[in-house]
Amino acid sequence: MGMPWHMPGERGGDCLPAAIEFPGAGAVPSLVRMNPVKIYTKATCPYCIRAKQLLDMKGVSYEEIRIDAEPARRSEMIAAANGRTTVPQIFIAGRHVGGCDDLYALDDSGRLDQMLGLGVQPGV
Ligand SMILES: N[C@@H](CCC(=O)N[C@@H](CS)C(=O)NCC(=O)O)C(=O)O
Repeated sequence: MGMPWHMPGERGGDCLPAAIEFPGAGAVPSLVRMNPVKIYTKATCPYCIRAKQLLDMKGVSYEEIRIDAEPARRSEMIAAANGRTTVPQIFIAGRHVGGCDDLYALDDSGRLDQMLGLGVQPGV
């Protein structure tokens, strides 16, 4: 009685840590909404999964380009990523961020949230 009802796996339910809070869609500023995050991936790439996990945790939506599913777009990725051939390659608001390690390093430095415009709203 009085217990909130949760779907299995729902945030706040038994399967995910309640400490992870996802910002609402309004937390992502217009710059990033207009120039969204783009990530080139392959389905089985653990670095890709890890990079997407970080973005998911921050509540950031992204365009995923699966170069294993669309091999023709690999050359587009390499050209945009200054010759880098590994996946993931990540872009924020048109700027090349690099791969998964680069994304996490950017997060550790606090600059990722800045680039995503997170935490810059009044009162946050
Ligand atoms: N340090 C890189 C490692 C990326 C990496 O090694 N990715 C593998 C796939 S998991 C890759 O692209 N290998 C070459 C290929 O698949 O063509 C990062 O953090 O993104």
